Amino acid sequence: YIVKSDNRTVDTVVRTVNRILTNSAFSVLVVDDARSARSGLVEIMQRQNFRVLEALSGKQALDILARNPSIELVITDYHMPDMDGHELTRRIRVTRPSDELRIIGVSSSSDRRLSASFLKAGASDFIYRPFVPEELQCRIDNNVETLTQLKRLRYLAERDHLTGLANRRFFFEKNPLLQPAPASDAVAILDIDHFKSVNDTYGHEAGDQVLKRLAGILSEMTAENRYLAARLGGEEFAVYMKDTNAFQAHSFCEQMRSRIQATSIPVQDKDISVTISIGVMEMEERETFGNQLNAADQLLYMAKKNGRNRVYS
Ligand code: GH3
Ligand code: MG
Ligand code: MG
Ligand code: MG
Repeated sequence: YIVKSDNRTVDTVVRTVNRILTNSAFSVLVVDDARSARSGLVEIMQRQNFRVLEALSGKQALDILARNPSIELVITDYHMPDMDGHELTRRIRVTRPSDELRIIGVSSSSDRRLSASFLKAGASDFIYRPFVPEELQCRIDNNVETLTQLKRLRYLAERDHLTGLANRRFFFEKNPLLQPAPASDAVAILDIDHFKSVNDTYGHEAGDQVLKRLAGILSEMTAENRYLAARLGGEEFAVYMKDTNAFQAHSFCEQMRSRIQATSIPVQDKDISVTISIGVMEMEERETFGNQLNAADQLLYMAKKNGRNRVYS
């Protein structure tokens, strides 16, 4: 009922509370060689409840950024002795795109071209000094909101919405385990056995429950960074295993297979269980990822043909 009120004071309070809740997860880096200018900015940031880090030079800013990948907003001065704000912005942009990190330039220079050149260098926004604190606050709010929306879109684009696992696109196009090149990696394709009969017997909803439970087990078992589990579609999943040789991959897949077989899944007023078949291939540097997956798929087909509920490698 607070939000529905058109009382401006209440609205402001609600907005402030929302900002505090959103911002407390945000890390900001303030870069300025002049102490008083820097502490003025830091004070505004702290009032907004950001976690604030400070740098006195471009070089120090780059060091801090390299050590703190969670920083999502940089506010930087233009005139600084070792490296100006443009150069700093350009260098940051080599590794941190604007959908991950926002940069706001600040300067008391009277050169009116500075704003455009900052934006061209890759800044997300710019503000001339002296400014009214509220203007900087609004620009920061806009940038934080843009970043939040981009994160949400990225999440939706990269996740399977039923299970929350990585989706097919992420597995093929964004899979971070694929660079550096596969040295001794392996990839597996998993498919639920006779899944159609789960749907036919208990209904589609129950089928969805089974998919979610299975995805939960996979994400638990692949929690380490060297693994990535994805739902490729339907009742088909894939697991990428970095630094895993053929023998290790086979035994890991065997663990997944037996764990799933042993899991009872509550469906309506019954407990049911499913089995999976797996095809697993050791990656070869010369082969494309797509070809490797096709090869794993062939092995999966053999596993199905020879009785299901088994791992083929
Ligand atoms: P096999 O052992 O040979 O893999 O048999 P299967 O029944 O698992 O394979 P088939 O490809 O014949 O059937 C897959 C079924 O998966 C058919 C489809 O209705 C079901 N399915 C695909 N996506 C979903 C989903 O998101 N939710 C539910 N509940 N079912 C799905
Ligand atoms: Mg300066
Ligand atoms: Mg199946
Ligand atoms: Mg299938």
